[in-house]
Amino acid sequence: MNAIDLYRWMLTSRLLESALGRKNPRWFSTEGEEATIVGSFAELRAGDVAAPHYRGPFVAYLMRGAEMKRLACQAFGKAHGYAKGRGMPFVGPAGLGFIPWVAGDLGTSLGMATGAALALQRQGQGHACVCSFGDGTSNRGDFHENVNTAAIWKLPIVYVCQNNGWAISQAARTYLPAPIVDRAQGYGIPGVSVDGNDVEAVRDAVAQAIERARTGAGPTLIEARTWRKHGHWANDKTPYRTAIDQPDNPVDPLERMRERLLERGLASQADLDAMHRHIEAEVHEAVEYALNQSDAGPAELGADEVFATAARA
Ligand SMILES: Cc1ncc(C[n+]2csc(CCOP(=O)(O)OP(=O)(O)O)c2C)c(N)n1
Repeated sequence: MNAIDLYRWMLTSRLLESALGRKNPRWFSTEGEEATIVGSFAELRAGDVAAPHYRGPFVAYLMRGAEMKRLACQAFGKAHGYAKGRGMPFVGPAGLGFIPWVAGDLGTSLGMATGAALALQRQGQGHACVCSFGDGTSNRGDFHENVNTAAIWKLPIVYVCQNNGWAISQAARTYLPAPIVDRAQGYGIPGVSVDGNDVEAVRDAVAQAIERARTGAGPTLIEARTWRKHGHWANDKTPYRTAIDQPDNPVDPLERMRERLLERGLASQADLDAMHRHIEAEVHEAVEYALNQSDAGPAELGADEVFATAARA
């Protein structure tokens, strides 16, 4: 994906996520982490499988053709959401090559993604799976079982740890004794550490790992070091965050990319302003549309799937 499109998707994510967070206090904002997410899913082709982390999948869905209005509906529990407003607010479309978030259990998506990679290997068409997950999730047993299995069977999968330094209110320094990327050595696979605030660096690292997967050489573990700009969810005021846990100089991935585009002459300030206005209008329309939709009612919530109609004497 070219530099302009990478920036466009990061900006889409930033504007959409901040708008959703303003309306839903329990929205899990992705702000700050856009470069890691967009870079992770930028090089997938049709037929590949994507299993994005729960924080930030909306932009990954959009990059593969999802409708913003339906995503906004899901975020607000509306009947027109991709999962009819059921389950998690970040559930996305079926049928676009995603591993759906069917439950809130962190780590289970690694098992589904690894299983999908096994299916892709058996189909033998050179397709690959990219699976992202958080640093907290990396401490689940699922991580170890699945990376080990993928390494043994040389499955076509790329594991990207979206390391934002936090698991809710717990700082990663309290639960990670060593860099996550170092674990790769224990499974005999390549481990790549990348600046997760540099979208081009993430895209390139993941592209190389995808190529490796396509050729049958097996999985790669990538650790993308990024930062969580806000709290765990929109109304989290982060009273637990101390000075020691603040990144010294957090790099805003959007500002960095905007400067690069201008420096390289790929866009003018006027072009970028126009892009901003265009996406802002699209986001506004999607959010207003969703807010005016009906909430998921008993039919959408599956009351008829759970309760049998009582037989009357
Ligand atoms: C198995 C499991 N344990 C605990 C939780 C509760 N929980 C929800 S989000 C979260 C933090 C996860 O941290 P990380 O994987 O680093 O992702 P981040 O929220 O930082 O993006 C936790 C512990 C859960 N959903 N599933």
